[in-house]
Amino acid sequence: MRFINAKFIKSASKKQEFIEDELPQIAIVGRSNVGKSSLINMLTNNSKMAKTSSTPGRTRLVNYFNINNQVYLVDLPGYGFAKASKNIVGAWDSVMNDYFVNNAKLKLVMVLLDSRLMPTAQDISMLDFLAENEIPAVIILTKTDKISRSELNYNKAKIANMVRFNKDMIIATSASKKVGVEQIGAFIDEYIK
Ligand SMILES: Nc1nc2c(ncn2[C@@H]2O[C@H](COP(=O)(O)OP(=O)(O)OP(=O)(O)O)[C@@H](O)[C@H]2O)c(=O)[nH]1
Ligand SMILES: [Mg+2]
Repeated sequence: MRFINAKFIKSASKKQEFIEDELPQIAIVGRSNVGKSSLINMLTNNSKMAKTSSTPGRTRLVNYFNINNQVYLVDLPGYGFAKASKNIVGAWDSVMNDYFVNNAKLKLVMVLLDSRLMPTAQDISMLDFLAENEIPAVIILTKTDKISRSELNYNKAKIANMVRFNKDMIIATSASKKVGVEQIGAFIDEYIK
């Protein structure tokens, strides 16, 4: 798909506010500063798109962006996983849990990882949680403009090995160089059909 017509719809703070309509949903997760807002802005080709959701107070909310009336991109800020537990705990985490579990409209989760760093325990918990709940996931490596091609290849292989992901399920992106839009669009097509 191409991201022609993008619109911020709403922020939700609890299950009752979640959007449940006919459109499929693609969620975006990752720790703070990894590049979630920048990814949304790159995909929608609008540097202001995700700003609405990054104003203080909204950062802990589930933010919905309607794309072409075809799919929602759903921005889920912060993990908040308990380190030693594979379950999501705490107040915010129960909202996350509500979002992920038994969400028939959720077709794919894009898990953002900084291409320069190895995954943290929280990243691994997130990936384990998705796998345990049989929710399809793809890894998006962000900020690849900050490393060389050889470093990227090295890190990608190492990350793939570490999280036991096929390299085909890891997409290298750069928001500042606009790298990865078409590949992500193709993935979304595959998972919402
Ligand atoms: N060079 C470079 N910088 C990037 C890229 N993506 C994001 N950044 C920068 O990284 C910082 C964080 O990006 P955001 O998109 O705000 O990250 P976020 O994940 O939305 O952060 P939170 O909303 O705080 O969770 C900003 O300064 C961005 O400009 C990229 O692909 N390349
Ligand atoms: Mg953000």
